[in-house]
Amino acid sequence: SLIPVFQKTTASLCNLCKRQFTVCVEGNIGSGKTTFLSHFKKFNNTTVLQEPVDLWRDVGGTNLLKLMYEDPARHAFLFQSYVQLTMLQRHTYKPPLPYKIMERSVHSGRCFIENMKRAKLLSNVEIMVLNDWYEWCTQNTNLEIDLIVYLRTSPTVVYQRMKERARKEENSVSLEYLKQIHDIHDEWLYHQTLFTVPAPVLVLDGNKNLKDMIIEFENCKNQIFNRKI
Ligand code: DCP
Repeated sequence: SLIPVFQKTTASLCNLCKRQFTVCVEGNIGSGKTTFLSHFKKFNNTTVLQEPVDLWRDVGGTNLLKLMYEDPARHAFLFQSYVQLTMLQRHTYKPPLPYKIMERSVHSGRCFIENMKRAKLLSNVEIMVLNDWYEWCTQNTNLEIDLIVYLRTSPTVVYQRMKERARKEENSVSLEYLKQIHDIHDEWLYHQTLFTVPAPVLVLDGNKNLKDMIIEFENCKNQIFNRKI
């Protein structure tokens, strides 16, 4: 199945809540989204949906992430189409707990598509097809986002973290590429001049070290759990 077994929980079912309070965590590659999500795994009222990177690495035995970085002009369309599908699966998954926290969203996929458009790695017609799918899905399905947490992090910091993490597929990713992805996220969520922003945005400083980030996460937790749908 395309949908993996999500976080198992022993918490009681939330029969009374009409729907979840949904948070999407956004930010550059290496900005700390996974660390943020890990922090929330310990609360039994929250479903944490990590990004399906492992699915992208093994689509019936094919590593689409690797292909995309090796030859973006040839494979970016295929990769981004699949990212869109796996994100929509996560948006429409309705876990029986009051809070749902997702890594990224179908919306941030557009940042990568925008970058490939600027770099002319996708053709106009490829962009049009991805965009038509996006528009159709956002207009005809209920994606229900209540809050975006933006881990705003400097490109040099994420570059360093990416190098330390050393994900095999990302060894060709340059500081320049991370700057471009940062600028597009900033245009979208910080300056709010690029695409529609689908929910209120909470900006966190993602440059801090782990100990200080935990304090930010705790503040954020209080804000999330005190909000009403
Ligand atoms: N990616 C992409 N296009 C997308 C989504 C992701 O090209 N629409 C790529 C960029 C990365 C990999 O997939 O090489 C995973 O990127 P993320 O930023 O989503 O996840 P990270 O694991 O890097 O996040 P973090 O380090 O913040 O936890």
